[in-house]
Amino acid sequence: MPAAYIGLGSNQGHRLRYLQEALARLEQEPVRLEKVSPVYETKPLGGPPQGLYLNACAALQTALPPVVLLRRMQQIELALGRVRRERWGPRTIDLDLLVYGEVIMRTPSLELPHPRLAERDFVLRPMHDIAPELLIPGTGMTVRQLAARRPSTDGVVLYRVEWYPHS
Ligand code: A4P
Ligand code: MG
Repeated sequence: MPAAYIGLGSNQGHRLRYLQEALARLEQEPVRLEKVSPVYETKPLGGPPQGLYLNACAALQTALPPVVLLRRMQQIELALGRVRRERWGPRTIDLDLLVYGEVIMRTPSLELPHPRLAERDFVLRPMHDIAPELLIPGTGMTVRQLAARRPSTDGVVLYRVEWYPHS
């Protein structure tokens, strides 16, 4: 079964609870949760002025094809009260499909690997915790190598190590 990596983010309401609830709901899908990273508190990147995020990432195994997995993730976002107002705006929960096996695809509704993954410390840092040697398709680089290229990770602070059963 392909390994998929998911990024979780929240900067509204009870942020940690949204991350926990999103994973709990994901586990009700035909997916096996393998690893969960620590949670980091991160400075918002882009968008309007907004509060600090909590970010984490998770590794899972699933037979669901990528488009179907993304659709389930979007249903979970909606169920958790996400309102899409503006791009990069504040949100109760954001679920991004970061990597799906070795798949490389560029369609409007799904880009894999996630196009902004390599520039985002709030993604690379938690990914590095659970999958440092993962080769990111299309880049020829591992998470460790991509993370090492980043100048500093000032805006990313460890928030909680144990917050979900697999973490
Ligand atoms: N889409 C395409 N590829 C993917 C993918 N691999 N995973 C499409 C998820 N979605 C993907 O997403 C917009 C569209 O992207 C969807 O229709 C989907 O089909 P969205 O979740 O509706 O909107 P968004 O999240 O505001 O936009 P986008 O472009 O996904 O933004 P990002 O990249 O998710 O960034 N700062 C901090 N510190 N922490 C954060 O988590 N997140 C964002 C959002 C900005 N700044 C942040 C954080
Ligand atoms: Mg998104």
